[in-house]
Parts: sequence; structure tokens; C-alpha cells
Amino acid sequence: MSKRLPPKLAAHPSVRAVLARGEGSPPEVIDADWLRELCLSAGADDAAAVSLDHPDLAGERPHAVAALPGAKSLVSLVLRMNRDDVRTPARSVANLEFHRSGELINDAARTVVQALQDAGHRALNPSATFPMEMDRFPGRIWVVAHKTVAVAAGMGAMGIHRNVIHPKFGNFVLLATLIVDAEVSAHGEPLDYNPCLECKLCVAACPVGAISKSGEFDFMACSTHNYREFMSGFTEWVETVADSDDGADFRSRVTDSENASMWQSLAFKPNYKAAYCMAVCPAGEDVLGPYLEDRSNFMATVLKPLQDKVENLYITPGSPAKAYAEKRFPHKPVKEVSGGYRARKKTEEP
Ligand code: B12
Ligand code: SF4
Repeated sequence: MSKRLPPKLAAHPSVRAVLARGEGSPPEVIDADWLRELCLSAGADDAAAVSLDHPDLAGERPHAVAALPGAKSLVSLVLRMNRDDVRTPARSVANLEFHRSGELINDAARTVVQALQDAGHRALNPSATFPMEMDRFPGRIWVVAHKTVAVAAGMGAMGIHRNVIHPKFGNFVLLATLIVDAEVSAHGEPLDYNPCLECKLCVAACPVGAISKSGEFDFMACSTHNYREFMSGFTEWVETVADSDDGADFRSRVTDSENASMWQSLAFKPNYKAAYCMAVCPAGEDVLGPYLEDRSNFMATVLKPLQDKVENLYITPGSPAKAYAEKRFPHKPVKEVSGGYRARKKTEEP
């Protein structure tokens, strides 16, 4: 630390206390074993670092550096979720599991960042889920793409359903990323295989046909249904309020159950409508046993209850999702909605 300070500054009690401590600079390279142990003891179930110079992270680099000028490394954290909580047709149970797991991984990330700060580093933890940068909506609202980082750090590979599948915990994981201003002594290596079995149960489970067998993902179909009570669907709900002639007209457009669900989303945390792709995925060493043992039973007890559930499907008029849902899930009433997104130019980056 430079001791050539103006006399008034040098005489300040805080400055004298700091100079008296005689602290040097933090180590330029963070020890990878120390860091991993820190992440695990903070509550993560797996973790690895990756350099911001990794070629697969070229798209993330400017965003990470904008969030933390001087950023050099990213650390991917993985937190296990409870499988049957995610799988049940009682979606209040699944939603609680998603939100609680989100809080736990954010807590773990914050704890590690604080320890890095105490060791003299600059580091930060973008939110694992929400809140996100809504001033950019409907563009890229996330600070860093946790899936991209997790794959580069060897925490898993992307399945057909576009979720990261951890080799042991399967897709029942949430992800977080730390942005750090120092190099780390060792990095995670991308997996040399994909834990996805290509069983296509995720394709069969999705009520709006968002996942295709080839791995293409229909963002609009997923977002319109699953995120009905998040930023896009909420805007459309407000439009319905604004466009209604009176209370009776509003109640003819939106059922009491839908309004109660929206209230629950606003008062507590937003309700995801599906996540069935994740619920049914049998991949991952800790998950695979029951599927290998009796595939018919797995389908009867995990896939079928979600397929059979009678529930509204939120779908844009004339979309492929509408034709798909009406054919495959005739018992699930289709509710035509706009999806809440304004028209965007095809060339705009998400
Ligand atoms: C945007 C987003 C979504 C979007 C898009 C999903 C997607 N496949 O990208 C929507 C709203 C549909 C979504 C849904 C869900 N998500 Co989400 N989501 C994110 C977010 C914020 C960024 C994802 C990302 O990096 N996308 C870019 C690249 C890497 O993804 P990609 O698959 O290669 O590309 C897709 C997007 O570009 C998208 N796309 C296309 N056009 C457009 C237009 C716009 C405006 C947007 C936003 C996206 C978009 O489609 C592409 C094709 O797959 C992350 C949190 C974060 N900060 O990283 C969580 C995250 C990916 N989500 C997660 C989860 C759990 C879910 C849900 C299960 C939520 C739920 N409970 O229902 C579903 C699963 C749907 C699915 N099969 O993907 C987890 C995944 C964990 C895991 N094991 O992989 C993450 C990592 C959150 C976390 N902290 O753990 N999600
Ligand atoms: S459900 Fe099957 S096809 Fe879909 S991601 Fe999981 S293992 Fe792959």
C-alpha cells in the first residue's frame, strides 16, 4: 500500500489503523482446493472454477467484466434439489423447492464471496435466479449465464431439454456463478460424455411441446406457459385488467383460481406452471436406479401423473404449441394469451 499520502489523509485515525496493520496484497492466484472446500462448506454440493479466457465463455466475458471490472475467473456452484419435491403434480410443493433451493444457493454464493473479500479479493455473486436486470427486459436480463459457465467448468452437460445434467445429481440442481478478480490454480474440465440418455421423457412430459426430440427448444412456448405469473404473463394479466369494462367483465375473462394464483405469486414467490422436463429426467448416477430397475413403473409413477394433471395451458393463438397441446393433452384446457412479449425484430439478441 502506498504510504505517500497527503498529511491530512495520513493523520486520519482510520488511515493510521489500516497502515498499522501492514497488510500486503492478496495472493495473485487463489488455491483451487481451498476455494472448493470453501464452496462445499458454504452449502454447495459441487463447485469448480474456470478461467474467463475459456473459449466457450467468450460471450459471457463482456458481461462478467461489466459486472466486476478486472474479473479473471468464474466459479460455478451446484446445489442439489429434492427430487420428489420437484416431481410431484402438487406444484406448490415443487415451487417451494425451487424457491428454497434458490435461496440456499444464493446464501452459499454470498458466504463464499464474503470469505474471498476477507482474503483480500474482489468477488461478487449474481443472483442464481430472480431478481434479474429488468431494465434490459425483454433482452438479456441475466448478469451471467450459469448453464454456460457450469458446462465449461465441468459441472455437467446440457440435456435435450436444455437443462444442465450433473453426472451424479442429474438435472435436479440449481446453479450459481461467482465472478472473481483473480486467477484460480486449477480449473474444472468439461465432461467427456453427456449424462443425457436421450430417453426423450422430457419431450413426452412438456405439456406445450417446448422440447423437440432433436433438442430444439421453443422458448416462447415454455415462457408463455411456465412463466405465466412472471414478468411477461403478469404484464398481459394487467392488460386484461385495463381492457375489462367492469368487475364482472374481468371475472368473465380471468377465473377466481387464476387470480388467486397471481395473488399468491405476487405475495409470496412466483408460481412456475410446469418444469415437467426437469421433473421426469432420469439421468445422473444418483437418480438413475429406479428408471433402470423398472422403466414402466418409472413412467407410471413419475411421467403419467404430470401428463394426466388437469390444468390450464397458456398458449399463444395459432402457435405450434396450441396444435401440439390440443392433440397430445386434450384434457388440459388451453387458454389463449399473448405471452406478454411485444413484437421483437428477429435479429435482436435475447
Ligand atoms: C432465460 C432463462 C430461462 C428461459 C429460457 C430457458 C433457456 N433454455 O435458456 C425460460 C423462461 C424458458 C426458463 C425456463 C426454465 N428455467 Co431458466 N433460466 C434462464 C436464465 C436466466 C438464463 C438462461 C440462459 O443462460 N440462456 C442462454 C443460453 C445459455 O441458453 P440456451 O439454452 O443455450 O439458449 C436458449 C435461450 O437463448 C432461449 N431463447 C431463445 N429466444 C429467447 C428470447 C428471450 C427473450 C430469452 C430470455 C431467451 C430466449 O432459447 C435458447 C434455446 O434453448 C438462467 C439463470 C442464469 N442467470 O443463467 C435460468 C436457468 C437456466 N433456469 C433454470 C431452471 C431451473 C428453469 C426451469 C426448470 C424453471 C422452472 N422451475 O420451471 C425452466 C426449464 C425450461 C428449460 N427446459 O430450459 C436453471 C437451470 C438449472 C439446470 N439444471 O440447468 C437456471 C440455470 C437457473 C439456476 N440458477 O439454476 N429459463
Ligand atoms: S429426460 Fe431423457 S432425453 Fe430428456 S434430458 Fe433427461 S435424459 Fe435427456
